[in-house]
Amino acid sequence: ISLHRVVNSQQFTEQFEIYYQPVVNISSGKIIAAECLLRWHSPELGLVSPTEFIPLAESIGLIMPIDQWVLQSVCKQMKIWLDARISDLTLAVNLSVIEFNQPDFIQKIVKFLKINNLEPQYLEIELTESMIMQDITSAIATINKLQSLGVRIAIDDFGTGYSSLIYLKNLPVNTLKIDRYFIHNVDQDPQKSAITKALIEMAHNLNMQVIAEGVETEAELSFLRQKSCDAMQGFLFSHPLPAAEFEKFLWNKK
Ligand code: G
Ligand code: G
Ligand code: MN
Ligand code: NA
Repeated sequence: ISLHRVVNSQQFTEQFEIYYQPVVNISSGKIIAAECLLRWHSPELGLVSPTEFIPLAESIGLIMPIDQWVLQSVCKQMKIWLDARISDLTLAVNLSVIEFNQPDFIQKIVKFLKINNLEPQYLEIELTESMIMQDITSAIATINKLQSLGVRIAIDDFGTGYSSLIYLKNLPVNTLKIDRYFIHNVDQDPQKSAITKALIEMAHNLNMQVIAEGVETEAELSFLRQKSCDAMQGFLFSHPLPAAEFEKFLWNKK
């Protein structure tokens, strides 16, 4: 498969590209973060979605070099943006559970921060409930180490997995991201409204900031504002953008 060729020949930059989706604070309107989302421009297949090639990469043993390339590239990009005073946002990275569970995962994070001379608070790692629950003891240990380094932690796609609230209570997590399933038509659906409202309250009581994902309409946004949701991302504000377009987007919002 051609995915093998790209990874094994280390030609990531020729076919892989990281897109950045801005996350905006709902009350201030300020951009506070960006989620880094990988795209594969395959010469044979065209633009391939990560929902297709990530599971493939996981099954054929290629996910680790891909995720490591993403981590390194994101740290490098962040340092460039900081030095050029283009952005001082948090960059949130998605990882495979395979990479997250590697015994030397923390060492790699330390290495990428060091190589790029990047302070840890600019990096946020997005973990799903299933990634945490797969091996809860080692996940808690890893999360604690990340926190003591100063790297931020978000729980992604919240509400769609099986997480134990007993563990959530004790996890040092900065951010809870409500899955877009709950946000879609949240203003019209009484069940989604009830769940979203409860999740926002729970996260605040646990001292986490809440990001609503997949916000597409003004009505959804005004519901979230009314329920004191901290931040949002979604097509209403911006699609994920290539780095150069993301820079322009930041510039225009200034
Ligand atoms: O970007 P959407 O545009 O299609 O992303 C789909 C899914 O792919 C999301 O669940 C996201 O977490 C995952 N994903 C995006 N970028 C990466 C990445 O760099 N590494 C891993 N492991 N998953 C990613
Ligand atoms: O699983 P994770 O939350 O990491 O995946 C983020 C996914 O959500 C990406 O595929 C991204 O392109 C997609 N996304 C971002 N904003 C929106 C939106 O407003 N609507 C929809 N349908 N998808 C979105
Ligand atoms: Mn995510
Ligand atoms: Na999500």
